[in-house]
Amino acid sequence: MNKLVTEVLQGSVRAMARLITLVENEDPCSLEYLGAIYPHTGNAHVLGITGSPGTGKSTLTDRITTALRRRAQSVGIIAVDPSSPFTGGALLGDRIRMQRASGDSEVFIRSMATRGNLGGLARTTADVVKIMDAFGKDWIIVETVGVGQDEVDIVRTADTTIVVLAPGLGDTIQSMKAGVMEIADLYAVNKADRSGAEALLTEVKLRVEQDAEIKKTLWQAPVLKTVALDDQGTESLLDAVVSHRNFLKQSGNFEIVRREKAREETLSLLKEEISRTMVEKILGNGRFEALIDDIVAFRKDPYTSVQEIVGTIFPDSE
Ligand SMILES: Nc1nc2c(ncn2[C@@H]2O[C@H](COP(=O)(O)OP(=O)(O)OP(=O)(O)O)[C@@H](O)[C@H]2O)c(=O)[nH]1
Ligand SMILES: [Mg+2]
Repeated sequence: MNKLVTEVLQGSVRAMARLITLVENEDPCSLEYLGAIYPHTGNAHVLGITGSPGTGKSTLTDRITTALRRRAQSVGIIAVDPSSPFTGGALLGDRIRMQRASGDSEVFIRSMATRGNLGGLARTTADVVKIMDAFGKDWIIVETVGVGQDEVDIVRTADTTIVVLAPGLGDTIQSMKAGVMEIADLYAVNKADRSGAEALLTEVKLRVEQDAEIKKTLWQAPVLKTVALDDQGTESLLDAVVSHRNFLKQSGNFEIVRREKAREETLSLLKEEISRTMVEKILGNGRFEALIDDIVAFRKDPYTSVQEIVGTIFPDSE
């Protein structure tokens, strides 16, 4: 087996950091390495933490990490900031807010920001999760800013997702879009020391109850109060996460969800690979520019042309 992969599996933090960098940079070797570590994954519990900017996700991540360490669990943290192209900035802020956790050698923190497209970022996040998992982290926390579709895609890699809300930040029922309700296994109403927290708590609880009634789900997302700043409510929140994990395992949902994820992931890899190799081949065969000349001159149209090209590559697909 490759030396770097072996070192990661043996628990070398430096090797893990290097492998993550290779994956982030889409190094040509990275797919082979990811393939080699794959059989060693599937042991960590992946916790997604998402919510509007400034709700206290990083502070909460820090508290949960400390609570996990008290329970003798090792932790990897991935802080994803889709809006920021500067990993350095994200890193600095997160390090400050995750001070306690970052001083612990059993805690590994990695920040990631948008490089290419967001689909890419979701993929990279999933790959980094696998690396930390193979390394042997018991828990992997993925913190991502925002509550839009892009973030939904990123936290989809998580087994359990906490949506963090806070009073005074415009977090209301209206802001809880369908996508968010879909991914939330738990809600943390953070900054419970602030006014408006009680009202927000009631509002979210009501919404969750209504939603659970309509969908007849087996798991109803608990809504818990926290004051991350003062480490209040952390243990209860973690207990609820553990309950959700047990629910997943006992109900058989764990296998269903993991299968769905494996399917989506493989399909997305397949699409990417087919697209890459086919386009390379087509562009390499010289006739493409002549075709473009025809399209520009209106002798051909792009729609029929694409169908024709695909038809020559896959003659049986009609
Ligand atoms: N009053 C109060 N402030 C808090 C609480 N939790 C966090 N904060 C403060 O809220 C601010 C934002 O906290 P962060 O943990 O950085 O929030 P975040 O959601 O990670 O922020 P982004 O990553 O920028 O979206 C900081 O100044 C925290 O100190 C809390 O429970 N109560
Ligand atoms: Mg943060």
